[in-house]
Amino acid sequence: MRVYLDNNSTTMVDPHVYEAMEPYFVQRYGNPNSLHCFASETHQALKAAMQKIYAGIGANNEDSVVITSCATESNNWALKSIYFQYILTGQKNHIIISEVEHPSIIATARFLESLGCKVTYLPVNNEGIVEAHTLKDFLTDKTALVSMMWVNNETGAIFPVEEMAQMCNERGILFHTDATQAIGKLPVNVKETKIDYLTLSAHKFHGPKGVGALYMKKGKELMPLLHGGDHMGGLRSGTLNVAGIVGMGKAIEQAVDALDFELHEVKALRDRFEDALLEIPDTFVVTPRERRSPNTILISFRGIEGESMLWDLNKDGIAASTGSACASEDLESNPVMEAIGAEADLAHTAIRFSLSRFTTNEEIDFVIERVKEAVKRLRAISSSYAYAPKNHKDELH
Ligand code: 7TS
Repeated sequence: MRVYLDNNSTTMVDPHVYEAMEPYFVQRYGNPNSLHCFASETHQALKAAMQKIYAGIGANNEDSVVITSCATESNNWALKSIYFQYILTGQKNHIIISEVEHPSIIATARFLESLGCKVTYLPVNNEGIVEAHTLKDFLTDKTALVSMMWVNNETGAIFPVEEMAQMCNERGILFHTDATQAIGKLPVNVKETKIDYLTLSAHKFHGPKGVGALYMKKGKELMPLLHGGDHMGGLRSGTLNVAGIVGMGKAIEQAVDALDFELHEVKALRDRFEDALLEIPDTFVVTPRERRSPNTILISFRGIEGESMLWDLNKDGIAASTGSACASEDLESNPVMEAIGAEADLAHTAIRFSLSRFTTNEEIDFVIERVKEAVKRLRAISSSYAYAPKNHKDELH
């Protein structure tokens, strides 16, 4: 049996999504910007897909949803454009992010810092959550942008972004959220919020890889980073990835339809899995379930290097993660565990299991047994476990 529990890294393309995309490779391949019948058929498909994407996040027709290649591009775009528009021009000098953002935000912020921008990295509490009141003290008249992820990719922790967006709006500060891990896992409706910019990426909700989007509220359009054509209203040049956009449209429609299933069935399966894992002694989860996305567990098994566990499980065809896949070849501790303040050895023991609506009961039963066996075997040969203090939960908090 092969079991895929790394859905926060990427997801399987839903077969219905694949079916919707298929005609746009060999049969209908016209450039939607051209002026012939090959173009009009792709142009129509594009329009229909865009409507689904707008509907999927509750955007108004006057807002802009601009297609990008991935969440990394959308995140880079939001921060760099704000730098060009407000900081380089001398109007403002400050950006706020959290210390547990995805590297596409953290590394971009560090780059802007090297150009003279002031950056505040907001801390998380001991549950891995940035609390809204923490933000208030750091907002200044010179703050151009606050960028806060909606759901953390490692812990699944949900951040109070709607409340933060409201606080920023009251101070005339722009607000961006990286909603890459929120789409299909929580209700996301920008209409009811003061969110100015929102990042999404199709391959995190059973769409194809290589296509994402950046939502911009009406009147808050960013300057383009890619110049060279009038694609996407001149905001993002480059011939459009029609098949990818059709796929993203279908995928977001399916994800919204499946939201109830995700919030109840996937969550129930995740909770059953987590209960079974927590029966293993010296096992620890940071973020409480009710403050987490329904599919994610970040769990530490004291005395076991995350990588050893990963390799052991991989031998049985089980896919999980120890941190961002971008860094999976490094033997580094989990950055979010470090931010929470976990002792070094515990930060090295974190494993992330992320389920999807395609995960089955049988798969979870198989993984529970395999994890129990792996823990027994790896702890028997672990010198750090032999000498580890007990009750690490108390030490951590
Ligand atoms: N933002 C968040 C919150 C993410 O989780 C990821 C990918 C990205 C941005 C980047 O997405 P992409 O569309 O550019 O690929 N996160 C992970 C992860 O947790 N493990 O591998 C990739």
